[in-house]
Amino acid sequence: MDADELLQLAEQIAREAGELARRRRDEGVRIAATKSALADIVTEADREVEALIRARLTEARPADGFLGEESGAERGESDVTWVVDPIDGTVNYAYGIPHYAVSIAAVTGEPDPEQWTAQAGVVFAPAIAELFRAARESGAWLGADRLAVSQATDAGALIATGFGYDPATHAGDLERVRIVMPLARDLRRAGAASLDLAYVAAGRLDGYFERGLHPWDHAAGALLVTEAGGRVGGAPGGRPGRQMTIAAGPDLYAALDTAIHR
Ligand code: LIP
Repeated sequence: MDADELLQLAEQIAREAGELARRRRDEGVRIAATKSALADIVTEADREVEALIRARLTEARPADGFLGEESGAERGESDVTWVVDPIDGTVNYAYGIPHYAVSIAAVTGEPDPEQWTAQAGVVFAPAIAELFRAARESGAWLGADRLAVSQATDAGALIATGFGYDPATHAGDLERVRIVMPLARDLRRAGAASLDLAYVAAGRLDGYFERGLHPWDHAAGALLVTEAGGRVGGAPGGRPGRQMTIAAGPDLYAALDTAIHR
């Protein structure tokens, strides 16, 4: 298994999938259904784009496993599993906000975010033609630029966060914002976890935290952050997951981790 080979395949498929998503956006978005809550929508494009990604992966690497937001999980015979969010930032996509992305990661080992090893990751924002990519031990890149997380400054940190679809969780999420605010120069809520993580890797954000993410929301973005010299975690000492996801440069990570889990 060659991480660079997996990255090339992920990039090629993400570009094709992103173009399809962008085209469907121009043609008009149709809501196919709601999921965990009325606000948790899935569009016909989410499903169509995931089906395209899955078909291309099966053509190129039929023995690999798959875990996708819209079509679920299938174990493979090989040690590689693809973790896919076809349109991350679906609500932005539906509202016509050009801040959404195709997120594709290749992981090895048990297809479980508590155990897997990310080998390659791509986050592609087709509306602004930005493709963030990383392969294990080969750094994180945007075009020809090698990415590096930001260093903390006295002005405070520019921190992003997000809120789940279940209204019952909002009070707790807002309380966490109140607790973190003393560390911040300002807050951002842009609506796509994969791009929040990519922006931390690129130093466009100093830090990010969110409760309630699914594996496909963070699989590729987390590798971008660690390959850019940052830290990604969740519960104290743990990995990113439903309970919590935190990403930042080492110093800010420690401060966020302490504040959120005190
Ligand atoms: C979204 C995440 C975002 C979170 C939303 C939702 P989706 O993923 O990217 O960070 O705040 O609640 O989970 O549903 O657009 O794939």
